This record gives sequence, structure tokens and C-alpha cells, in this order.
Amino acid sequence: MSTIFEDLAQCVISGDADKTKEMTEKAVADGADPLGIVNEGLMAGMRVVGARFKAMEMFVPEVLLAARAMKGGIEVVKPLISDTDMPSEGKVVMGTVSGDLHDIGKNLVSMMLESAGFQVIDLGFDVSPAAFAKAVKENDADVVGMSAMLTTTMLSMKDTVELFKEEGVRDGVGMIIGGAPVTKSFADEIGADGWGQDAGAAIELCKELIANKGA
Ligand code: B1M
Repeated sequence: MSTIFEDLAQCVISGDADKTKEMTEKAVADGADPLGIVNEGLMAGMRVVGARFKAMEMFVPEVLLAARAMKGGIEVVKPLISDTDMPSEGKVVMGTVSGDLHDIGKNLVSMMLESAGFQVIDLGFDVSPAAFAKAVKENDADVVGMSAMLTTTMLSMKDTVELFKEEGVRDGVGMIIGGAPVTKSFADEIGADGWGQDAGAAIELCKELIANKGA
């Protein structure tokens, strides 16, 4: 017989937002531990989704549905968990760079990061270097993640790295980049800390940068 946590994980995997919310409310009403609901239910389901996406057994629309279901469930339990108890691997500011309106890949990376336990401050698309810098300062972020889909807009990533240096915030924050036209050599060229080919790589990079912070 499956547990309530396993059932919750299954709801997330199937991407059913209504059922996930309903089951989470039921779990709360039945007295289940709110942190268990998050860690062993909702996020456990999303971890399965992440692994299946990596293995190309699930695709972008299914991952987005699963992430939306997970987020809906988390909204139900969030008021029951203090901010300090809420699982957090670290804070990541995410955005698609200036002049670029492509946000599907960025949204996917943001959602996968959240599912992996990161607190994500998603600035949306067409994000200027100054807006990235402001958000990093205001949120004391560990990592900033920039996405670009146009060869013309990826140059804004360089401007953002430069601005961080000018404003004296570069040393305290990891900077990672991604998006179809972006490469590892471009990341090296502009002085970013890493390039992620996909959402899974972004998660690994953030983990690495945060683990090495201050080392
Ligand atoms: Co546009 N578009 N588009 N477009 N669009 C591309 C990117 C293009 C390759 C199409 C083509 O010509 N074959 C081309 C770019 C050419 C180039 O610069 N080399 C292009 C163009 C030219 C344009 C316009 C200029 C078209 C026009 O108006 N003449 C215009 C520009 C608008 C602007 O941004 N200022 C434009 C507009 C649009 C739409 C608005 C219609 C729409 C965007 C809708 C939206 O995002 N809300 C759109 C779309 C959908 C595409 C395509 C078809 C699909 C992009 C996508 O979402 N892929 C795209 C062609 C294609 O790729 N087949 C195309 C799916 C997504 C999951 O993948 O974003 O790569 P991706 O994200 C991946 C990885 O890259 C990585 O992880 C994700 C998951 O694996 N990743 C990161 C992404 N960010 C990361 C960050 C990280 C780490 C990993 O760390 C921080």
C-alpha cells in the first residue's frame, strides 16, 4: 500500500495540479508533517521528473506541468513551515537577458532549480544588467543565472559580468549562463563561472558554486 507521500509524488509526476493541491490539503488535514510533504512528497516527485527529463523519458511540456503541480502543493504547506525550516540549497537570481523575450528554457531551469531545493528569484525576461545587480544585492543571492536565445542578446551577459565587477558584487556571487547559442568558451571569454547546457547542468553548477563559496 502506498503512503500519502508516495501518492503526492505520483500526482506531481503526472503533472495534475488540481489533484496535487487536493491531496496536499488532505495530507495537511490528516496531520502529515508539512516538511515531509515537501521533501518526501512534492519534491521527491519532482526529482523523479528531473531524472526522467535527463534520460529523455519526459519532455519540456510534461516537466512544466509537473513543476506547476509541485509549486501549487508547496503554496498549500508554505504557511505551515517557517522560512528557516523551508529546505534551501541557496538563493539563485534568474532571468533572460536584455532585449531577449525567450523564456521557456529559462522557466524550465528556474522550476528545476526550485524543485532541487533552491530559492529562485525569477526576474522574467528582458532583464538589464542593472536589474540583475539590484536583485543580487537586495536578495543577497549566491548565484545569478542568465539565459539568452539570440546571438545578439548573449552580449548582454558580458555587460552584466562587467557591471558586477564595476559595482563590486562580482566576488560574492557565482555567475552562470545558458541558452541555445551560448557555449562554454563564451562563458570563459566573458569571465562567467560556468555554462549549463540544460537544466540539470544548471543545478549541478549552482551546487558546486555554493559548496565552493568562500573556499
Ligand atoms: Co525565437 N528564435 N525569435 N521566438 N525561437 C529562436 C531562438 C531561433 C533559433 C529560431 C530560428 O531562427 N531557427 C532564432 C534565433 C537565431 C539566433 O539568434 N541565432 C529566433 C529568432 C530569430 C527570434 C526573433 C528575432 C524572430 C523575429 O521576430 N524575427 C524573435 C526575437 C524576440 C526577442 O526575443 N526579442 C523571436 C521570438 C520568438 C517567440 C516570441 C515567438 C517565441 C518565444 C516564446 C517564449 O519564450 N515565451 C520564440 C521561440 C519559441 C523560439 C524557438 C522556436 C524555441 C525556443 C525554445 O523555447 N526552446 C527557437 C528555435 C528553436 O530552438 N528550435 C527560436 C525550448 C527551450 C526549452 O529550450 O530555451 O534552449 P532553450 O532552453 C534549454 C537550454 O538552452 C538550457 O536549458 C533549457 C532546457 O534544456 N538553458 C539554460 C536555457 N537557459 C539556461 C540558463 C542556464 C543553464 C541552461 O543557466 C543560467
